[in-house]
Amino acid sequence: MAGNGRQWSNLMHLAAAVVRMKVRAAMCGKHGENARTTSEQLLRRQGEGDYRVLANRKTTHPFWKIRPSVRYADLPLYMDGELQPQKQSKIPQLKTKKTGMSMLTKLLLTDLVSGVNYVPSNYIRPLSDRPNLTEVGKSEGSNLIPVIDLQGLSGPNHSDLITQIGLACQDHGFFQVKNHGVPEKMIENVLQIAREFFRLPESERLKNYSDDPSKTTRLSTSFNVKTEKVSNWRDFLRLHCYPLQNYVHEWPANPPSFREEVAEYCSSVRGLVLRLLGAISESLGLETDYIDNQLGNHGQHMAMNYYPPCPEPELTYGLPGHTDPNLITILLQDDVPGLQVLHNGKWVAVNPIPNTFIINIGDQMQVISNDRYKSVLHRAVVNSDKERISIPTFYCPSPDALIGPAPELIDDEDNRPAVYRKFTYQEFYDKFWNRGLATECCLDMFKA
Ligand SMILES: O=C(O)CCC(=O)C(=O)O
Repeated sequence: MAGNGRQWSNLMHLAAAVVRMKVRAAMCGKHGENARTTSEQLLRRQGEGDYRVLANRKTTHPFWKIRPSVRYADLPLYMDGELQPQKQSKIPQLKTKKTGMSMLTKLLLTDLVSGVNYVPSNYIRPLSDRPNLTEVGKSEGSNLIPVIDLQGLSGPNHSDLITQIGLACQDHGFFQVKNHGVPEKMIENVLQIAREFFRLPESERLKNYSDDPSKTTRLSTSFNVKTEKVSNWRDFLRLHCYPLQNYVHEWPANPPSFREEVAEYCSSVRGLVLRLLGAISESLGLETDYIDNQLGNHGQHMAMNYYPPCPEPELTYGLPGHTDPNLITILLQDDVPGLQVLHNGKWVAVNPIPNTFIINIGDQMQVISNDRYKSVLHRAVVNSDKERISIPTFYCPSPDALIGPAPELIDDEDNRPAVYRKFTYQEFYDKFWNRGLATECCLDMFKA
């Protein structure tokens, strides 16, 4: 046992020495700077995963923080000018050598950047992949993301509305709806409850934290903290919402009316989704219930996205360009702009219209429609003045549902062969999740 202990200790010393050499080589040799490189220089370097130790510039003390959710054991912790051995624990308590000050590392962006007036290096996008905010167009003229009044959907305007919806899905992959049947008060309440949730004390919010994507209720940050190289300026609460009774009990119990308000909202949005699915089926020339029937025991998930104000919005994204892997998304945004949609090769800002939902076609709808309808790239940008909240509802097939182009939309003789092979939604989602948010759509992997 004693021999093993000595071997272990030698091994640890060796490992620490290797890491120390790596850090020094990177700091002195590779960058031609000496080992007294300032924390600011460390923060500004990109793509060097070893330097994820962040300094809070508000204090003259070395008040160190670590990037959320990296494996702490993997991090060299550069503290008081010395590389410190680092122990792994779930939420590590760190002590600085000089001050003996103890603090928690921050798991959520909101707490990590509170009072910080720069973007930490691991949130900075490479130059070739930044939002170029001055080049973004407005939703107007030929770039207008259609606003469709659903008032007459079950009345005399039915066929006109079906045509409008079909054209929007074909030309934009996005449209906005008003007179959608979800009460205005319910919309106000759900936005307010999300705001209150993200303003709760850190310790209260963290009760819901998890980086395990298989959890049906979880608070997390960025997108996939286990795999991504650059983080996104977002915290989010993800909830499974259908069937409600299976999940409500695991939702946050604080704010006290959270479960009740959010459950009401989910049921009402589900009604809207079902009407839209019927309309979209008809617009493709299919039976009204065709799409709904393809979904098996479908899922309804919701995200409450919270984007804190960002001191340098040109350097990062709330969410980078992506398509949605699900069937259809019903997005509610508060009154702060941030959503942008790619249309004819140009990013177009879809600024909030009160009491209006934004609908977008997801990858599964593109498959079912055999490429007639488009799942379109969109992204969320952040701003320096205001926090922003958006609440997408994602409607998805059951994991074992077999998805493929509707047979009525395939015609081998008429130059309309099946564009995609059949696959299960589980297969698709695994590919989507494991590769992270990337602008290349996952759909190419499922071509026939
Ligand atoms: O915040 C937004 O406007 C977009 C959110 C989004 O695209 C998503 O959650 O997938």
